[in-house]
Amino acid sequence: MVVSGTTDAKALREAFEQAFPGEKAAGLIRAPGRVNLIGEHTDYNGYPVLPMAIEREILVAWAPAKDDSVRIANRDPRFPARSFPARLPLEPFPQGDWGNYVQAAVKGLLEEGVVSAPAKGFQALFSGNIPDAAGLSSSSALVVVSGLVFLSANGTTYDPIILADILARAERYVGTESGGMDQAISLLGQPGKALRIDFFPLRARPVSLPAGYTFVISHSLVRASKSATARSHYNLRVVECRLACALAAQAISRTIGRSVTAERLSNLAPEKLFLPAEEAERIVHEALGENPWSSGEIAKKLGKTVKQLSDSYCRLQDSSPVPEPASGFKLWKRYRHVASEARRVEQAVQALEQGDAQRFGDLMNESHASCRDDYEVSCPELEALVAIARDHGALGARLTGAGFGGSSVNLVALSQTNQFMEAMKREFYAGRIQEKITSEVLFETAAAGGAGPILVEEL
Ligand code: NG1
Repeated sequence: MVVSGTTDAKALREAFEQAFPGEKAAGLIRAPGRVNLIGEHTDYNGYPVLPMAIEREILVAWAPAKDDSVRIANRDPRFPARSFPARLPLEPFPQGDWGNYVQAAVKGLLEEGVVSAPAKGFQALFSGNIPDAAGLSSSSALVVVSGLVFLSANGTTYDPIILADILARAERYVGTESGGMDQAISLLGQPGKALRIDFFPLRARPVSLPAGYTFVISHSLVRASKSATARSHYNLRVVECRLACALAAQAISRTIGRSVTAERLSNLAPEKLFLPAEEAERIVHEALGENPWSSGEIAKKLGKTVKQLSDSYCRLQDSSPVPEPASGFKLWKRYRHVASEARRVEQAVQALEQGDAQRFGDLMNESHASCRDDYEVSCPELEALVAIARDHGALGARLTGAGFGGSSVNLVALSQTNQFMEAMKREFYAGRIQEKITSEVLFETAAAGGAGPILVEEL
């Protein structure tokens, strides 16, 4: 791929030489962020998602090290230089440190034997324009680009589908029990297309986007930082889905008279059980009821002790516990969101294949309502954003990514984009930010291609 902004690339190479005196960059690698169009909080439940890669990316100039040392620097002064050896076991930086995302990729590739010891380290200078804590997966772009740099430093490449799976697992070292959407779209994205991504096993299929429309991304100005509260809210949703799955599987097994084992909610998809959808929903609704559950109630129902329940369902990959929330586990609402969102993804793919932008927009709006009411991942600022967007011509407007702040995505007719963005500036941003309203918070994007090395002409 030839990068259009060769000046950026040239400047990055020069900055690399200043950051690492005596070194010359061996190459440049990029990884894009993403916007999820529909299919929110479905990936870790085994149901599909429909994201596209965006024209915002992390760009890295790198060179192999002579030994196993990894030295990283960032053009953004918020992220200080770090170093660590490309050797197991790895000692993480304090929680929230950007170095942990680079380390996660190195650790994942070493642990899975993709790069074998003794490994070569690298020097790398990172730069990027994906707003962080915006629900646009800057963290996964960082993991993906770091993985590609580490592979290149060791003179190897890897099948992108397998790599996406490995890097999704790797990112869990950093502390969210995330699904695999973000790493997959960053690696596999295609220009001009959304991807329908299925999991277990990972598969991706390009889906054309409607001609004459574009996507505008607008930040709610509430930071959805994965190293803070958003992380614990996210992990709680993952645990609630596991608990809903265990109780639902028990109820379905009893009703149909055979034992159904389910690791995740998609194992209970009605078509897999040969049950009509309404029948499956009725059984699960009866089992989960409307009220929140305590750990004690769930444990009793499943015939376990509270400790057994917590050990089996309420721990993260690093075995830290997810505590019971004061208001209890909201199992039916979480189930209803996931099951209905999975149906909306199917319908959305169909609508896009039929070129029906209006139907697609309606589904985006329904998805938002379900994220707000059943999954409870919206916030007042996101609500204000989507309301203003719909009043000013967005066919669909919804929160994107994990929620709890971050951004919304808006489907807008190309002919109305300028007017739409002006209205968003006037009605949402003008009263909230004093400085200039920049493309950090409001921008239009087409679907971009996936991560990889950049061939730079005429440097
Ligand atoms: P964000 O927080 O927007 O990067 C997260 C997860 C995804 C997916 C979405 C919700 C990570 C790295 N990513 O995305 O896998 O579950 O939330 O649909 O945690």
